[in-house]
Amino acid sequence: MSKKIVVIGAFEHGKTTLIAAIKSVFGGEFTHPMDIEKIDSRYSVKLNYGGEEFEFFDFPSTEDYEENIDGTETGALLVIDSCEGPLGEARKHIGICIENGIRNFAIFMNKKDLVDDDDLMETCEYETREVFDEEGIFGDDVPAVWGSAEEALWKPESMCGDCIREIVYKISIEF
Ligand SMILES: Nc1nc2c(ncn2[C@@H]2O[C@H](COP(=O)(O)OP(=O)(O)O)[C@@H](O)[C@H]2O)c(=O)[nH]1
Ligand SMILES: [Mg+2]
Repeated sequence: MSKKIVVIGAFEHGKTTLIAAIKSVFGGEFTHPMDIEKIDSRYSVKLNYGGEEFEFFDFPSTEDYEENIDGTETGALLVIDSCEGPLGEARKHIGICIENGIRNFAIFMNKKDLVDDDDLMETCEYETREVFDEEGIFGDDVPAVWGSAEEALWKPESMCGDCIREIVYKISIEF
């Protein structure tokens, strides 16, 4: 049975691009985010990693998260647009996960290519960890990776793909 990882986060923060980047980095095949495999309302990619099958999936709207998250998920990967930080929608998705018994979380600090300032990235990461604290999950323990899903999508074999390799590795050992 595959481990289900639900990709959560605010609209336009890069969830579907991240899923396409995972496919590009691990599947060796470029797929535009608009063409990423869509099953019902769910965007999805499966990959084998370390002898296990993982499915990463997201939904187009918060209502879809409310309707579809059911506690069979192994964990959740929160995508944050590092220019914007955690928005109410991200908090809402974390809440939906917690209500359904999900306790494993990871953070992908996306759009690093647009920030170019480590202090700003750190502030944004800190604010994101605080949201977890406020929702009852110890934020300091949540693994986080900085990167650009967009760059990884286009240049999967270069260093740009390392953020994707790193987040999937962390999920595989921590979830
Ligand atoms: N510059 C930049 N743009 C990105 C990155 N990731 C996603 N985007 C763009 O952000 C927009 C929203 O991405 P999308 O994956 O559709 O977000 P979703 O609504 O969370 O699924 C798209 O125009 C993407 O091309 C990134 O790492 N850097
Ligand atoms: Mg999307």
